[in-house]
Amino acid sequence: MNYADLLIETHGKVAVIRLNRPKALNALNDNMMDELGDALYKFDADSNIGCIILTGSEKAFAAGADIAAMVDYDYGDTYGGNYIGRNWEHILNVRKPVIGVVQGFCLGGGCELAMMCDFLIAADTAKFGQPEIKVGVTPGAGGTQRLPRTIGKAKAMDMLLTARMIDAAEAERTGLVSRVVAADKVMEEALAAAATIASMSVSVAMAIKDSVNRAFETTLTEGVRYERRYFHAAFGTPAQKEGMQAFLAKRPPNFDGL
Ligand code: CO8
Repeated sequence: MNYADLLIETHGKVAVIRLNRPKALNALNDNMMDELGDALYKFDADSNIGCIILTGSEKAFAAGADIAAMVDYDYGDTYGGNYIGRNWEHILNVRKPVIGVVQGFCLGGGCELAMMCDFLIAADTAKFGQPEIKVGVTPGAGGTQRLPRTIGKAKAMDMLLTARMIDAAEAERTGLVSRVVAADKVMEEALAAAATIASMSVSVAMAIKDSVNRAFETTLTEGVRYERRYFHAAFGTPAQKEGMQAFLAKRPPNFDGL
């Protein structure tokens, strides 16, 4: 896969998609978002891949949507025609787990894109913020919705209204990221986490992801019912036979292809 604004690697069953516009701190433009959707869908459909990492550079995951590209837009450009946002949420359609790995700036649309990942691993250099208010706009890809659901109203309002950046430690404390790792070890740690996930049954991992995401869209009772159906259905799969038989035989399970 060759892209103008992304770098792609695979490590065994793990795909790494790296945002790559270094001169603009990975500012997210239309082409990059089109390419990201394309790469995500290809890996989601690739039976050799079990987990996807989305990351940026050492300096920036992404410093937001591309301000230079937007500065002269009018309402017709944003809502009509090419409709900004049309290609931003492909990541939400990906069924396999997506880990976001954040180093450096993760701002505005960059933070919104990061929050669309299933979980985030941050380097100790990471800085998160929603500074859209400083450039005279609101967030547009879920910043006012996912941030309060993730870190609570008080912290979210503080970040959204003052444009204050939080560091990796505060991001971990507030639940925005699952782990903080020294910058020189963060990819190693993320690749190990992704390889662990990819060694499990892909279909069980997809079901868990789907079920967790359901928690944000439904009542507790309905969510538990939804989960229960997946649990029952698991008994019709080879993954359940392999996993439970391997446990009882005191051998490691082999979920390859399951
Ligand atoms: N867009 C375009 N270019 C950018 C962006 C950006 N968001 N961020 C940085 N750059 C460029 C700079 O213009 C500069 O380019 P050049 O070298 O040609 O002058 C280069 O990257 C390096 O940046 P700085 O010189 O500014 O580097 P500093 O280390 O001094 O500062 C900062 C780094 C603090 C990250 C600073 O660049 C900054 O504040 N950037 C803007 C952050 C921002 O406001 N982000 C929000 C943008 S709006 C948005 O994201 C809305 C999302 C809505 C999505 C809706 C979809 C549906």
